[in-house]
Amino acid sequence: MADIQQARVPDIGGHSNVPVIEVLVKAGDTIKKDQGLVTLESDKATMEVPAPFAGVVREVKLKVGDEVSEGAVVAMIEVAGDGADASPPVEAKISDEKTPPAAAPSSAPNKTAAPELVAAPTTSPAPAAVSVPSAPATAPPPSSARADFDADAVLPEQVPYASPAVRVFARELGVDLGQVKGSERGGRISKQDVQAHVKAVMGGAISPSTAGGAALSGGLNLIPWPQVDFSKFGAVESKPLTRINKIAGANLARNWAMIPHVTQHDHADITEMEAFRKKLGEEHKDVKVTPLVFLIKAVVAALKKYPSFNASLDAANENLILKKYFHIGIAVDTPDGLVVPVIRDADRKGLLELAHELGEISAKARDKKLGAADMQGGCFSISSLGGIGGTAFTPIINAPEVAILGVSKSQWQPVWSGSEFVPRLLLPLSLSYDHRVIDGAAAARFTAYLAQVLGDLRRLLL
Ligand code: CAO
Repeated sequence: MADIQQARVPDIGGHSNVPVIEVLVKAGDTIKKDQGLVTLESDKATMEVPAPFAGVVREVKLKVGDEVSEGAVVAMIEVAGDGADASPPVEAKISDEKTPPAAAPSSAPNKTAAPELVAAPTTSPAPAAVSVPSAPATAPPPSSARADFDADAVLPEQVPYASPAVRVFARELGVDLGQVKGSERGGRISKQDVQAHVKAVMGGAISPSTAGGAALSGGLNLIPWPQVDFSKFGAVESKPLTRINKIAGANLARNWAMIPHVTQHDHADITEMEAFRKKLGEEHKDVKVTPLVFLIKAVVAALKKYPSFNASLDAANENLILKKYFHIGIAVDTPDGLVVPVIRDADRKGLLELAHELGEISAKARDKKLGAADMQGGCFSISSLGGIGGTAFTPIINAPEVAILGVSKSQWQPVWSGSEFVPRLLLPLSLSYDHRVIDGAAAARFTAYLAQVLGDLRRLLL
């Protein structure tokens, strides 16, 4: 009789309702022990749930978007033999007997910011299995099984051993995982290994020509970063970067280096908009209506008119994925650094609803209460420095988006009406765009249209 057992979500560090972001197997798949079944992403990390035994997947119980906690059934697996991997032991099986059954998470630090800004580190929870009550007693629940990884058995030959999240991270950086040495058990490549590889290339320790990666072999043949003892020149103090600083910094550096940015500057005459905004503010004391909410609405209108701005390049850079939804990322300055929460379905929300939500996400960001889900799925970002000052700047595109709008402080300026100078309130707009996807003419049209909508909000009704 077939011995069908449940594979369950193991101890995931006390997290609950963790979203499934990837389903790695389907019914009928023959799987090896420890092969990833699904990937979960908490606000701290991305985790693969490995198969607790080898066999054939009879039914997958989860789908992307489900939220799970420890003990949730992932799949029904018909166990092959004793459930152990039939392949002979290979060098990759390096766990020693003292290794506790619940594989400790990798030493990767926890993640606190957006996946769009953060490539999540990985952990490898131990397999967990619970026998179906009717299953024969001969199938012991291998919940105490060691999390031995057999890279050669899990992955096809020649494929570097890394979790999907690490693969995505490496792909985004243009790193060939075949060139990266894995430091984890079984030679598994962690996100830190990829980062160390990139650092080594950038620092000159590995020559770009031998480093692999598409972007790297393309010739960022930089001289090493200057090593300076600043204290030789005067008093200094060392202040550690926050975790958000580091994560945002790494992502900004990658995006700046890998995306050919061009910034189109324009301005919108918001004299009438400002009068309306003030009126709204007087009528609705319970919510702060700033120019940003009008910008969100105007951006949505422009994205609808110019769909290539509401898009991302696919992983192979061969197709443009056009999005039919309108989720707008808002750069928020917090004491710990920059984060980009996302306002979902901005096209379906009115100005006041957007104002409420903007207030909520800004407060949440500053109170460090944003979860991963709050920062996922953005289509286009807005970075507003309008409350602070400035006349223009170059915002850095939040990959994999293809454009970002920077907004500076509006100012009263004399504008020639044809017969005289009249005072008008002008709002500076700075649109950075990915020149691989968007031409200069399209960017000029996009910003001009934005300015037109902001100048006459009735256009939002069209
Ligand atoms: N021109 C003139 N005044 C503006 C303005 C503009 N473009 N934008 C906002 N203001 C005004 C607001 O009306 C408000 O005035 P009152 O207090 O008199 O009503 C004041 O500036 C402060 O606004 P705010 O910053 O609190 O609100 P917001 O909706 O404009 O922005 C948020 C919210 C979260 C985006 C903002 O607080 C923030 O964090 N901005 C920084 C983003 C950032 O760091 N970007 C850089 C990324 S690259 O490093």
